[in-house]
Amino acid sequence: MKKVYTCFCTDVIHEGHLNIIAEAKKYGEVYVGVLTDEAMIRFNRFPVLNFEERLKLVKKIKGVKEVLVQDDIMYDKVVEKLHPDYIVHGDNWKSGYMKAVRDNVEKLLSAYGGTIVDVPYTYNENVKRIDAQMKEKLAMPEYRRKRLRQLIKLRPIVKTLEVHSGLTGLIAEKTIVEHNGEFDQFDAMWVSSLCDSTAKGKPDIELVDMTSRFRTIDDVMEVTTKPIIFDGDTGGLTEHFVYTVRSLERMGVSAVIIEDKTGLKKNSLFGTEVEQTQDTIEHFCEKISAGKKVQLTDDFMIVARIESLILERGMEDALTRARAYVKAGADGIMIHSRKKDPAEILEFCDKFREENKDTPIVVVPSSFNTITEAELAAHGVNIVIYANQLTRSAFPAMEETAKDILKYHRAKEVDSRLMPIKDIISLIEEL
Ligand code: SPV
Ligand code: MG
Repeated sequence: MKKVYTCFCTDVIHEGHLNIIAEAKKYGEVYVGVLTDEAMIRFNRFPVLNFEERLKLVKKIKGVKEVLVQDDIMYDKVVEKLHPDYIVHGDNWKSGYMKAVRDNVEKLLSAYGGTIVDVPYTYNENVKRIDAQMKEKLAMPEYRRKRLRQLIKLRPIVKTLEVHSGLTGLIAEKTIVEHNGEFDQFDAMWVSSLCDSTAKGKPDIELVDMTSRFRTIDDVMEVTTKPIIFDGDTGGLTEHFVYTVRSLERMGVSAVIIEDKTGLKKNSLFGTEVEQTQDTIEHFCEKISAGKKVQLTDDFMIVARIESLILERGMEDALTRARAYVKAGADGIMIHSRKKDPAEILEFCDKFREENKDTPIVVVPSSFNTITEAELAAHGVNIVIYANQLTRSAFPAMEETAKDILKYHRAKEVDSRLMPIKDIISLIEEL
């Protein structure tokens, strides 16, 4: 009997999958791989069912000889183990980022004369509806809110991109890259106070009020499913912060990060060039505890951001504060620096990890941008936030276009660097 292999990464078995199985059966005995959560979230949406539940689902399919675990999107290990005569897949993998996977399979099979079977992809109204339902489920507050905690467990480091609109949300949601046989996408989104304010032409001084910040979150949430980390600035008055926590939690935001500053907040990247006042440990701890007291789910996280290195108060002050904030209930620590050299950030992480193995560490490498995600993870960092790069890349591109239109008194000269009209009008899916 010939061996036929196919791999599923789905939460629902619909007619498309059954069609693949039916086609596979024509060639021999059918083996089905189930992709692990870790592998799936590198290029696909987050699974609604966990791995064990998905495994069970596939085991129920009639006519399957054996169900295997596939822990990488590339087929090397499974091919080595099973040596299938045929690998069957929907023909959607012939183009786009999935083509790299098909190329990988083609190379593996050609080594011993195995064959690929491309089955026409089933994408009818029913399958489309199921797809949309899954996506909608992931966007619901009860699913989205807990996802950050799930990702911290599943990912070596949670990669977070700044968003400040529906459009930037779509970029964070949909950008998937294949590079040297590895797939990647962003895990979460950061609603930055700097970029949210900048998009409104306002300074980053807590001037854009909470109602407006919530409006931004809502715009992002409408078109995305990924979890949101909200930049809560100082958190404001403790009496106000408790209401903010409740609102964010209800909306389905996963975490708020508040910084230990008081008075008129200025952006941290100004450092000591402007007057900035750090809060007292006691007062900031009260704010954290008050927030923790009012939250209603176990999912929501309050992350305490330490400004000691920004304000040049020293490593000891940063560590003392970290200990106190964790004791007050903080679910994570964000340590910030505006030095180009990541040394002080790494020193903090190493020292903090010596005494605390579990509390998630968050960093924002805007200044110390030479450090890689793998290096940060090796020093115990759990979440990396790319806090302003989208905004900083869009502004000069738009300004250049505006200048050139003025210069040439027409738009022809800028056209070659613009997104085609057809692409921009089809960027947003219609219902
Ligand atoms: C933000 O993105 O608004 C931040 C990070 O708070 S930073 O600008 O580096 O202070
Ligand atoms: Mg900010």
